[in-house]
Amino acid sequence: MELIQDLTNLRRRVRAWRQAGDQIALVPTMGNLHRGHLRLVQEARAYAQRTVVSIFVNPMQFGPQEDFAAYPRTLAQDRELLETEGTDLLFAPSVTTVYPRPPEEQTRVEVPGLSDILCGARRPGHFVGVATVVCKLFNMVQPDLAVFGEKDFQQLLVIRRMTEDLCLPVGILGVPTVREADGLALSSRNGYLLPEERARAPAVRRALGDAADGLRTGQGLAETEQRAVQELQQAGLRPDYVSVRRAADLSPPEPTDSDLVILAAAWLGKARLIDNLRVSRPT
Ligand code: PAJ
Repeated sequence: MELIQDLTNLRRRVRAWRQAGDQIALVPTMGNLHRGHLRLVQEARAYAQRTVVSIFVNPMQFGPQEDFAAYPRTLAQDRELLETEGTDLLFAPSVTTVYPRPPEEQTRVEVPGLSDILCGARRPGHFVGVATVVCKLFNMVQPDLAVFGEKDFQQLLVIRRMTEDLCLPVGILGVPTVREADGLALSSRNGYLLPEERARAPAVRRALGDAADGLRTGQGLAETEQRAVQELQQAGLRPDYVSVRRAADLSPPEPTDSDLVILAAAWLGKARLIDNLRVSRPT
């Protein structure tokens, strides 16, 4: 596996692959890789001859009080994992390669509406940072396909919308969430959990499962959300939100909508855990 950190060499490599007729898949990440990320790499490899993984802890998607400085950076270990997975190229640019201008002069990509609700309401500017960096990575790597996790369900929809609205010639593939045996969704931020917090963390998946059962048996939306919030509080978490939405666009469901998603975000110690569960409701 080749490690490239600058644009000139990246473009040279990608051009050679294109000339050889190879399709290219990109897996954007912020590193500290776990089995969830590696599943995305496996999917990418199944669809394209060449797989590029990017590792870039993107300052633009972190709020001023968030964990940009503390975010785990484990490049040597990530490199070994990607090597084992048969990745062709690891692209790990510096902040100045991705953002040559000061933040206030940087061109931005905004997906209004979808970016301002749920996690976007709690983390103002977060999805502008995500959409901007993913758009830039698409233009740098020029992949045919890009692979994202359904764990970050709102992020996946923001990226799909951006790709469609800007007519970017990139296919977007969503991959189901990879979990620990006890249900906790794998996340780089799980490393922030102390052992006794880790033991309580599966409450998120459990609350989502109970909420899904409620919806399937005809329980109302508001009651479902309230019960899930209480369940999280009883487990010692501090919920940001639990919300039932239409899976297609995250708008509030109409009584006739059956394809729903329950989304939750909750604090546990220093970690903000997010998760979601799709549910098909009888109409
Ligand atoms: P990061 O949190 O590193 O996640 C990179 C990709 O891995 C995302 O598409 C995310 O949804 C996926 N992922 C994370 N945990 C997963 C799990 N348990 N199962 C399946 N997929 C999982 O998301 C980001 O980075 C950034 O916002 C990024 C898109 C790279 C832009 O900076």
